[in-house]
Amino acid sequence: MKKGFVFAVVLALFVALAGCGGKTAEQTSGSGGGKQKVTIGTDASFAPFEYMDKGKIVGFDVDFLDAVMKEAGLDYDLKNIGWDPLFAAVQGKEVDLAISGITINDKRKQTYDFSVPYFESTHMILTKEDSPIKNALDLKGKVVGVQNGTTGQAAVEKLLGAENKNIKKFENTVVAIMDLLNGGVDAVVTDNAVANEYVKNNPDKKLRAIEDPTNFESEFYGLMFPKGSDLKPKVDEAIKKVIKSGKYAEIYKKWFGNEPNVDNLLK
Ligand code: LYS
Repeated sequence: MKKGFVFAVVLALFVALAGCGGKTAEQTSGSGGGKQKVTIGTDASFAPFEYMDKGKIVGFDVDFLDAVMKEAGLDYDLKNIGWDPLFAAVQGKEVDLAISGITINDKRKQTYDFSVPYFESTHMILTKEDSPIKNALDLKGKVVGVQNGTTGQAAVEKLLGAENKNIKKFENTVVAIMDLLNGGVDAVVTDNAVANEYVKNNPDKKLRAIEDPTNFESEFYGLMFPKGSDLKPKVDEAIKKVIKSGKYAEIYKKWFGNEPNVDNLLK
């Protein structure tokens, strides 16, 4: 009887720990059949690219990564470590690479290496349905939320000035959107697929996603490596194969419901 009770308590603890997911989530691929294993970091708060679902990291990036790693013949651990810590972890080589909807840009290229591009993105404004904001220029004088250290922050700083006190920076995009819903900010600027996904999946929240191709530029996501990583050539080859073979289109359709335009990626 007593043994049974202890077992039940231990089991309950185990279930509670396993279910807590969040920042400590980690998942492992493959059979361990003698393949090289790499450690990969992400910030799983950026649906539909990477987010937590029932204690697992899922999303477009996760499926794409899995296809690329299989193609490259690599096993991997994927860890949810958060956005700001991700950059330090790659630089300090605590992880071998990162995938997290990370935009390739010149500033980051000074410190990191990037794979060939795998996704084209731009920014969008998320705001309440009844907001007077109609385009990026309307953000002037408004309180605008961004995820700290993102290209969305840079885009807003370009519009409003880098020192502008009306730019509110958040640790991740989920909390930025929460603040919008709570009336703490008038708008959130984030990546277009993320803004569209949120509006589509949360009709009750009455938000609108606004595009503005005049003020928001196109950018590309890449996998991010420590400078000089010898994984890059292998991973680049695998990415190109996944895109050309149609596997990319399959994953894209699963998450976005339509065919991708891969011409810009293969240029
Ligand atoms: N693509 C943007 C950037 O690289 C936003 C990524 C945010 C991911 N959690 O800055």
